[in-house]
Amino acid sequence: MTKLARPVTKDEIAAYNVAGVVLLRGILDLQTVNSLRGSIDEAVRTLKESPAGYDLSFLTRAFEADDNATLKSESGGQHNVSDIMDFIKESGKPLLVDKVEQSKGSFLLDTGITSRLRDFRRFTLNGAAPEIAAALLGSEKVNFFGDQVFVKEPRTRERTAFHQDATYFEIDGDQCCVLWIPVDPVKLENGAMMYVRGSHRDGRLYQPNVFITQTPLPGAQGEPLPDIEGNMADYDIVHFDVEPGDVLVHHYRTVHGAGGNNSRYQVRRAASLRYCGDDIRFKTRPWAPKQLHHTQRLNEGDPLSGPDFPVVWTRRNEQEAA
Ligand SMILES: O=C(O)CCC(=O)C(=O)O
Repeated sequence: MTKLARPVTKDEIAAYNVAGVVLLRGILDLQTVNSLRGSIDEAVRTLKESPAGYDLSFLTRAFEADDNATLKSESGGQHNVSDIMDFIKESGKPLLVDKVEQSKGSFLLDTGITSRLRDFRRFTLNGAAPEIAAALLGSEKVNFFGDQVFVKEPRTRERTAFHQDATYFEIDGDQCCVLWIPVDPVKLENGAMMYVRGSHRDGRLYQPNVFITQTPLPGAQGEPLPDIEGNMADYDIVHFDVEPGDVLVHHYRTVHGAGGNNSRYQVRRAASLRYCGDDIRFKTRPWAPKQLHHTQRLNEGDPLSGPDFPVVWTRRNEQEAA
């Protein structure tokens, strides 16, 4: 039985293929969104227990204050924060921050929540999300690939630098999509996602960056991403005002970014879920962020399999159930 509030339409699938991003309005019912909001809040409450949980605003303040002791103390988890911050300094590139009055909010992020929180796992592996991915990927089967949550509290100045997910992920192929699922109303003022239309089709693989600046991750290969933030008018950028119940889906090669949260009151919480189809193969990218929750490592060229990448949807099961 479908878990979607309504089916994904042919026009939406065509829009995803052409633009590399589509907004699915009202695709989730509010009970589903309320449950996801609870899971995101739990992830935030337990952020310090996660080896991949970061308060990026806390880190940027420590960076600006040359507080090396703090940066070192934050370096034992997914990222060597201290080395990355040194690398940013050497690059000479600025932190990407908006002018926000009394900027006391934080940009929080965590990775691998599916492996640590049961209700979140229920949503990512059994809920409506795999069905949405299946509709857009047009695949015989869908594997779960990974997740993050992104929270920008009111008055958060940190932007999300424009980037392309593909080179953060240790995979190759075409059938990978990312569901960005807001649980709050989001518009430009509080950090709406922005996408460079059609960028998934330009054949380029860009260096991944450090998210709060254009500085690439240390050792990252790929083409340098141009300065999109500084030349927004030169790009075909789309953004969408979204409401709880809406889902934005982008191709993993679509370039995207976001502003800070300039709102005085409205938090901006979202889950980002990644799903893959038949043609995806494992590809080593030594600079990719460590996935500390993974239990095994695939070999170059392997199809996704095993407990880290469970099959969450098959066309066959769908047809048998119908
Ligand atoms: O929420 C954000 O600011 C970034 C989200 C993102 O880059 C993603 O979901 O791929």
